Amino acid sequence: THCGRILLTGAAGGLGRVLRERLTRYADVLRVSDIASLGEPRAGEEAIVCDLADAAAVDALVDGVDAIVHLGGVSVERPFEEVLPANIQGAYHLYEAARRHGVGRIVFASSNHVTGFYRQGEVIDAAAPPRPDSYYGLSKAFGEQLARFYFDRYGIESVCLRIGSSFPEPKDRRMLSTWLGYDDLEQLVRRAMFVPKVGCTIVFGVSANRDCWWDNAHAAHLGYAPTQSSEPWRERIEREQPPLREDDPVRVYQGGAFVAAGPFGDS
Ligand code: NAI
Ligand code: 15L
Repeated sequence: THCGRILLTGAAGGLGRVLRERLTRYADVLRVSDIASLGEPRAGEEAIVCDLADAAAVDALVDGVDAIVHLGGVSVERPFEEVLPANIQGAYHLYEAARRHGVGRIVFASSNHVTGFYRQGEVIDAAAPPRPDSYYGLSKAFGEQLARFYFDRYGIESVCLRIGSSFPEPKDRRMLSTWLGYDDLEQLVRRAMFVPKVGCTIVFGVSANRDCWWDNAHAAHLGYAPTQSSEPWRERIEREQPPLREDDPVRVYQGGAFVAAGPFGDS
C-alpha cells in the first residue's frame, strides 16, 4: 500500500482537501493540483495549479506520476458549456496524458448522477444501464466510458467511484441513503489504488446505510467493507425535516434535486 508519486486533481475542493490530508501516507510524493489556489505545498507535496481544459498543461501535470486520483471538475449541475471543458475534455486530457506517460491506474470520481433517474427504493448494481440526470451526470457517464475505452484499448486500469453524497454528515432525508463518510471514502480510494488487479471497475461510493439503493456485488474484488453509517443522524433529520410530497421529484428519483435542475439559458 505505497506508491511513488500520486497525482490528486481537484485537491482544493471539499473531498480534495480531505484526501490531501489522508493520501500523503500512501505515497513518497503527493502531487496536488487544482484550477483554484492550493496554498503552499506541505511536506511531501508538489502543488501545481492547472486547468484541466488545457491539454498541454495536463500533459505536463501527469509527467512522472505513478497513479492518479481524479477529483477535479465541475461537481454540480451547470450549463453544458461549463461542464464540457472541465469534465469531458478534462477527463480526456487526463487519460491521454496517462497513456503518453505510462500511468497504470486512475481512480475516477464518478457520481450517483450517472444513474440518477432510477427511482429511490429501487436497487441497482453497476451493470444497470446509465440513466444520467443532468449534463453533469452525462459528463460522469462519459468519464466512465472513457475509463472503459482506455482499459480495453491500452490496458490502463480504472476504478470509477460512483460517489453518493460525501460530506462530514448527511444533510437531508435522501442522504440517509446516499451518504459516504470520509473514512469509507479513504478506504475506497486506498483499495482502488492498491488492490492488485482491478481492470475497469465501477463501485458505488456509499457507507453502510440502512436503506441503500446500490448493490456492489460487481466490485467484490475490491474488498470494500464500509465502517460508517448515516443511522446516527436519522432521528434528527426526520424530526427537523418533514417528508417532501410523494410526487416531488427530489423524493422520487435517486439523483434528488439534480433531476430537476435547469434548463439553463431560457425562461
Ligand atoms: P468540489 O467542487 O468541492 O471540488 C472540485 C474541484 O475541482 C474544485 O476545487 C475546483 O476548483 C476543481 N475544478 C473545477 N474545474 C476545474 C478545471 N477546469 N480544472 C481544474 N480543476 C477544476 O467537489 P467535491 O465535492 O470535492 O467532489 C470531488 C469530485 O467528486 C468531483 O469530481 C465530484 O463530481 C465528485 N463527486 C463528489 C460527490 C460528493 O458528495 N462530494 C458525489 C459524487 C461525485
Ligand atoms: C454529486 O455528484 C455532487 O458532486 C455532490 O455535491 C452532491 O450533490 C452529491 O452528488 C449528491 O448526490 O448528494
